Amino acid sequence: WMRYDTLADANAQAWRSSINTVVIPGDSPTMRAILAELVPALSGLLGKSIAASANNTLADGTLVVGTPSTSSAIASLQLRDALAKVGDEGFLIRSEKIDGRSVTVIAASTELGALYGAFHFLRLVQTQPASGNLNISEKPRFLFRLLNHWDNLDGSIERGYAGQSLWKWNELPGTIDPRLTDYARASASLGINGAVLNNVNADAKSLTPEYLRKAAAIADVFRPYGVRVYLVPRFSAPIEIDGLETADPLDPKVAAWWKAKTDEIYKLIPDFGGYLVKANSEGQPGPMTYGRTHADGANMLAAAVARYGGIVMWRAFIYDPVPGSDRAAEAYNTLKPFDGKFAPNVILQVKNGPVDFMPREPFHPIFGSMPHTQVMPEVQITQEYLGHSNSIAFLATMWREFLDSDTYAKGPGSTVTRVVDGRLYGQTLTAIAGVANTGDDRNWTGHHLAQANWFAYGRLAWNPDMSAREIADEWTEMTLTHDRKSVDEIVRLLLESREAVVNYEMPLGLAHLMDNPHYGPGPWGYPVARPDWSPVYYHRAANDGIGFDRTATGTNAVAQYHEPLRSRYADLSTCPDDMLLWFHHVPWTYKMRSGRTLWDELCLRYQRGVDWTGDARKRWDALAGIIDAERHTAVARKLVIQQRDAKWWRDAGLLYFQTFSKQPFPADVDQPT
Ligand code: GCW
Repeated sequence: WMRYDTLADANAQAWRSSINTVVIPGDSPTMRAILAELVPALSGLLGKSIAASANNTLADGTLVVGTPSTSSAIASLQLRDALAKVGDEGFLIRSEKIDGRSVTVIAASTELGALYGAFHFLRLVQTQPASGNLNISEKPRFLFRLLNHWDNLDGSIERGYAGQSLWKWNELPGTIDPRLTDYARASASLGINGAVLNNVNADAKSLTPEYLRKAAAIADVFRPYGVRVYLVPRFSAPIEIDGLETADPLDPKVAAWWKAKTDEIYKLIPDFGGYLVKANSEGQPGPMTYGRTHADGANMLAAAVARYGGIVMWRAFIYDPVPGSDRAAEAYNTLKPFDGKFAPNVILQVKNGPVDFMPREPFHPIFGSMPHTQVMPEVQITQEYLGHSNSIAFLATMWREFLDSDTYAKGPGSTVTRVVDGRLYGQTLTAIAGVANTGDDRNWTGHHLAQANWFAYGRLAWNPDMSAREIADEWTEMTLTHDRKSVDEIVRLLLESREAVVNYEMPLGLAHLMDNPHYGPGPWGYPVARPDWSPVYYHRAANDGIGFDRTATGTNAVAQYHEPLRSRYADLSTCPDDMLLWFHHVPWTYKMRSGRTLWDELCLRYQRGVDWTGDARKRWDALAGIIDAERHTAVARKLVIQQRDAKWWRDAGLLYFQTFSKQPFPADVDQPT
């Protein structure tokens, strides 16, 4: 979306005549970054040379960018109140008259705000009609808008499908890959203001002096773009790095070690953001390893960073293989007793759903259930469970569904968005995290269209009210084509894509049916270290039906939701079809709302998913000539794989489930082979 190819339509002509030069005074790294972005971007987009005007003179058609301190023209506009309203990271874009000249102004209180304004302006040029009457004010809804990178120090990426890590640890700090700057530009263009550099399954080595110097080199590149660096500390690092006898968070020697380590980090990275922690989960050490609680662990680290204004994001992804327990209920049960017990700079980072990043899950019941705790969502941009980088699955629709979910925590309208943006409980530190899908592949995300998910995450982190359609439209226009008919077609494909994947992988509320690399189907189960990692634990298919009973006759996890949602989910007759087998174990012959039996409906959903992939191929092929051949062909090839995979999922799922349902395939469904 930062190609800046020349715009060709009539609208472009109007932009072309309204912008002639730029005035971007100031010599800081951020002001230089703004200049370095706008000059080539506008020259490219408008197809004419746009230069910085000599001596910062204003003329008709000048674009002025800065703050009241960097620009006397902006200072002269007396924008103090309007700027105060948009806060530290917001900006104003206005058509103004200064000294009789018609100019466009991008103004902010801070240079970072001005940078975000510059990127917003470029987006306007690419997606909106030209206007000599601009009056825009924008500010981000969340304070912390982070990407989480599950990048390992050996260059691999856990659940990464776009090549190796962008951070070349072995070359740093001596060699700085220019793509680090491009990553920061792309992230900043969306308003992303933080990056957690290392995997939540952390290696203690990341906190050694050697690796901290490497992280500092990355931070130096990111700084002008406002992308602050965060790290994942391994909880047992005091033992592993410096031979302490314990990592017990209540041991004063341990707390002192973390304070000293944090001092060392801030000396190298003065704007270090803080820590993200996965503790006592999937084999990671944590406070419970030493007989302490999650609050003890989080608060000890929080004290170390609080002195610098840093934060601790403590993950709620906690579950243990307790016989008879329900993984979906565990995090809530473990953490809810600690509501109100976390330090003021701790934020609980909660995945959108209660199990994992399934193609569809209900929202995590912690949202709206811990009113005295700061809570932030974690979504997954990388498609661990949605076809890796081989499938189109535009995730804005999934995140929209999640953010719009009504928790009913304080009556109707208590949406997840309102819980996490501070409106419901007055939470002050608001944040959102997305597990990145970037890697060192030339196209950044493995699949060209998966760039749209990076983009969508950033746009929603800035404004969680944006519709999936608006985002898809922006991305498509900026990235692929301005041809309206083609944009509409691509947007439709994007908007339909996630539901298609749900249909051919795990329809009707089924979850966790995948094989071990989390790619293809494996509903029959396979050897796993823990029973709660096996698909059979989740689908519970048997001769009497299929699905996980989470009502009072089962694990009663449904009781973690507020009324009236709890009853709606718990009652078979009101539970939405999409959540049916998540909450209920249902007989194969159960009559669905559609009038079909559950078995026939399941078959139909799988078929619909497969059909979509065939249809998508045809529709994409018809776009040949509209998008450059290289990208068009690359996506077309991926669609062939996606269609193959969809059939694989359908055939595997249905043939396996048929061994229990013992029902024939309905006539309107292709016979699986
Ligand atoms: O679902 C699991 C993934 C793990 C991941 C974990 C987590 C980083 O399969 O690869 O570990 O979630 O979110 O911690």
